[in-house]
Amino acid sequence: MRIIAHVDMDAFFAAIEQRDNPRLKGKPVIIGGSRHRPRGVVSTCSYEARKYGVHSAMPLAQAVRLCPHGIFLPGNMAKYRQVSAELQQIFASFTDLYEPISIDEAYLDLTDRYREYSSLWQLGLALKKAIRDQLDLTASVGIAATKSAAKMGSTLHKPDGLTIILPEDFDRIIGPLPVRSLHGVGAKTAERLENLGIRTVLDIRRFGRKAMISHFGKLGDWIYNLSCGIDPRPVEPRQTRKSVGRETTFDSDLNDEAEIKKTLKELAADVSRRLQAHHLWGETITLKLRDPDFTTTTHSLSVNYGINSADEISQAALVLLDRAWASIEPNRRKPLRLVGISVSNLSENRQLNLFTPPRESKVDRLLVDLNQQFGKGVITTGHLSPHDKRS
Ligand code: TTP
Ligand code: MG
Repeated sequence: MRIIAHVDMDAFFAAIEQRDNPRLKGKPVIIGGSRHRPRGVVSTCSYEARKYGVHSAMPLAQAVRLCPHGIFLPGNMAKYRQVSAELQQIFASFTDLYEPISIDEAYLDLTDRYREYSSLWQLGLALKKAIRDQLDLTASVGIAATKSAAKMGSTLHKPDGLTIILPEDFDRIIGPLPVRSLHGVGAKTAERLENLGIRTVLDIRRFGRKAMISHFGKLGDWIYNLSCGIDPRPVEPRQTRKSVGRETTFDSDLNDEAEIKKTLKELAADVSRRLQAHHLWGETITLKLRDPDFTTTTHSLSVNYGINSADEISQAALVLLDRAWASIEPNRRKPLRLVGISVSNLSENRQLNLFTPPRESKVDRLLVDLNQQFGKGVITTGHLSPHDKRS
């Protein structure tokens, strides 16, 4: 059996502000902007503010109405990143096998460590104590045999919680939870499940694997497994993920420009999905091309902010393709045996709405950047053809 801990800091940005300014302790602290110019959304808030119904992603103006005496602060991203780095040092002191999944969350595989403690409870307490002693902050910890159960555990007794879920306790603790708490069940799937009369994790089990697959396909199988406590995902230390990429070898060498571009768009969508699944953003996009004679070339470009949407990645890949082909007459181009896209220079910071979002969309911002790097007019926005829309 594996022993996996999920650690999630409590009210992270707000707790750091309260730590650093004792006058804020015990007060409703709301991070995300100013009371006087309540534009944008709440980044997070202290548990004192949550009592008034304030929460992350709520419009600031609404937070001001709900909690007029709240203390509104703009936030200090550089400081939060620094604390996050210190937190990772603490994880590293427990195990090399830790996987940060956001600025304040990580999985730790403690399978090789837990025997040094008299119980899993003691192990959890040691983890929390290290964080409290070294950072003066509280964390909530879930310990279980899978990532999924550990993560559900860490949310159960927030703030400052510790929840141990042994396989034999899974049904009792996780069974009654709403389906929404399972990894991969979003609002839409939850609604569809609800329409089938399925509300809790145990309801999914009762519904059965076959029925789940017939209604939800592969996702149904995945959710059913989670409802039984089956989740084989390993804890993947960050070092293993220097880049996220996908490539494909064509059935036969390909010369058709439209077909090549269509493939690149599909690869970009796939890379984007994987980046988003791991909460990763990248700053460098690389296009890989291989000729029939196995000559491989790579072409890269970098932007100075993280991107992870399919649109952004495919725009960048298409620019790189044009660049690779720029000096070759179309009729002299060699066919391609393989194309690939990878995104590197990764970071896992959320796209914080803390700072005023740019007026233009991120795709527009990318276009401005690309035009600056490769000359004006190198790429412009276009419209999808009816065919593209269908696909
Ligand atoms: P969370 O762990 O989701 O929230 P939290 O740590 O503030 O509170 P909790 O006790 O419920 O875990 O996110 C970590 C930090 O990421 C949070 O402190 C601020 C930031 N964040 C945003 O800026 N916007 C968001 O919408 C969310 C959810 C988080
Ligand atoms: Mg948190």
